Amino acid sequence: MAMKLHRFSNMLAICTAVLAVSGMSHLAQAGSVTMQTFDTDPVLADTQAPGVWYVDRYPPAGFSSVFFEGDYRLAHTVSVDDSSSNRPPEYAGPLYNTQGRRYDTPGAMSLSIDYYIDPALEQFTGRTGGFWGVGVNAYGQFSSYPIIEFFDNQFMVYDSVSYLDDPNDDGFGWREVGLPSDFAYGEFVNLEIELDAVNDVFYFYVAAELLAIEEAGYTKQIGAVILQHYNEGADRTVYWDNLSAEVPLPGAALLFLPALVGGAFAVRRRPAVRRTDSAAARAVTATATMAAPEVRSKA
Ligand SMILES: [Ca+2]
Ligand SMILES: [Ca+2]
Repeated sequence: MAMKLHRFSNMLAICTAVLAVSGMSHLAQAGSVTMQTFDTDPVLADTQAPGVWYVDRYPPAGFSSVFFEGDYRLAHTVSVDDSSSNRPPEYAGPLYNTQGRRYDTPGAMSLSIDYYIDPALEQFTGRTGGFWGVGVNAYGQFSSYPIIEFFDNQFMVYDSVSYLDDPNDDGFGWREVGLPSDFAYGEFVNLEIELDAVNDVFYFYVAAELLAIEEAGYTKQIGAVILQHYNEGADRTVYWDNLSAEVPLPGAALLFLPALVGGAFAVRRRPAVRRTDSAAARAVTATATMAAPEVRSKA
């Protein structure tokens, strides 16, 4: 979080300078859509509503505030009682192994959370918890699922976008991105997903380290966050803390910030896919497909 704020304040300073040069008289403040420390139980709901955590796919057995590792955290539990063979038949499919809750973050351009990596996961092969965004395009339609998960002893990001008219298209699927340089099991690590709508890419950070860049599918905002936990047939709890969703700098600063962010990092998994907005509507309906990671698949 400190690193993130540090980086953000650097961007703010750069933008202030840019605006000063361009003769603009004021810089409005970026804001926060939500900031949750989970010191108390989150408000739960079965269906979508503002300001509540509502079920995504299948309700997890537990989703509440507990004291853990020196602070109150969000404990997110799945139970063997909700495993595939124990669910009602209509929910037996693998889609419902993903058991999470969603919270609306309209207008957000970045999501951040702290996630505890249990030491037992060093010896574990399989999916665990996941930090998901829900992308929304300029027409208010679903456009992408940017995801950071930890499984198979490393971080994975989900590339949910495939541009079928692009000869360089890489399809969609999980991308192995390894571990950040200062990683240790048994600690909370910060996960961040940042949308660069101008370059149509998501930046994926772990411990403030940029580990991947993936196509954004014409996403213009991250309309919701989902905390997922994967039920592989055993009782298990994962821990989250300090969720934040931030809105962009308003007005002219928007024109400069993405370019500055893009220029600030030399690391790229592949060249960004760039298209014009005029092509977006056709592509979203005709040539771009989005896929949710409903069953486990790796690139
Ligand atoms: Ca807390
Ligand atoms: Ca792709």
